[in-house]
Amino acid sequence: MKGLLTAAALSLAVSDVSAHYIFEQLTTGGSKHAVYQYIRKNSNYNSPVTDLTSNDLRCNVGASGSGTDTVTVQAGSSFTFTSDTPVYHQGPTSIYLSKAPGSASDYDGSGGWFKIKDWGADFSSGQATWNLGSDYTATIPSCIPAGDYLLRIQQLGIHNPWPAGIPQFYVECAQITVTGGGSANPATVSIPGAFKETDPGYTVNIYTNFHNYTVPGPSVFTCSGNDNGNGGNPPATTTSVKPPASTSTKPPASTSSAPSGGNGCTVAQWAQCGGKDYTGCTVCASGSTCKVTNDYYSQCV
Ligand SMILES: *[C@@H]1O[C@H](CO)[C@@H](O)[C@H](O)[C@H]1NC(C)=O
Ligand SMILES: [Cu+2]
Repeated sequence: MKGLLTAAALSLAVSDVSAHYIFEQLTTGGSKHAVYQYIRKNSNYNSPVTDLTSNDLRCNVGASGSGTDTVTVQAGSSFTFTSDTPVYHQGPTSIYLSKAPGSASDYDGSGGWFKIKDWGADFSSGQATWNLGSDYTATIPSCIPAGDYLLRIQQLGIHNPWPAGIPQFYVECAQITVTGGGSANPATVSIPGAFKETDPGYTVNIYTNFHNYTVPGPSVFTCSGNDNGNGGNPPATTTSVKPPASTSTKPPASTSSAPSGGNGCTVAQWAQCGGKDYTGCTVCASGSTCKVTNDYYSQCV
């Protein structure tokens, strides 16, 4: 079974390797720094990490501190991670921090991590949309202690639903020295360890009855978080479709978001268009064609 999954994952990785994305650039203090200047360079080109037990989940494969500079960042200031190619696999993006016991460049990420930002699914249109792009901007919490940290971005591609497919972690770490700050003590988790095969945000099939989503990992730490027994962290980032406004006499007009198996609907590129038990739309948007990945999953490519 393990071997089967690995083989499936491999064929997925190979089939669309050309246009994956790497978060290779950091902007701080209004300056966009050189590629890999402050971001640890990985050795696996643009491939994702898929092993939930691997230390590569921290900062990606082959990404060590040697040859990477550390940038000074004011607590409370914003920063941006920029990818070489716009993110296109559907799924959430999160930002984590881990305090280094010494210098960031010497730190392997084996200590505690806390999450400072989630971009989950937005259901406000009645259909899930994700924040997919090249730039992900967030703020260093103003209350965390000064010192060296690893600043980690994680985009989780959940476009090949578990268990036929395997979610993909696109991760990179920047090395930062936080100045200013305060004395907050955020609750932390370990990586690997923070993500499990049982997380609903990991196992969910985004193509079938997808109406709510919880981003994997711990809840987001904020300086203003009330203490709810969660180390000052608010609840996990969960979004869902708003219940329909109570209404009217007329049944809703059928919309393009309803699966309708081929009456005029189209499937966006990279989305599912077929597979065992799949009942949705099978017509790919123009410019893409439906390609079989395995018995359970075909994708518009
Ligand atoms: C959606 O909500 C249900 C009910 O709370 C929950 O069991 C499920 O895990 C959620 N799904 C996701 C993908 O977060
Ligand atoms: Cu891919």
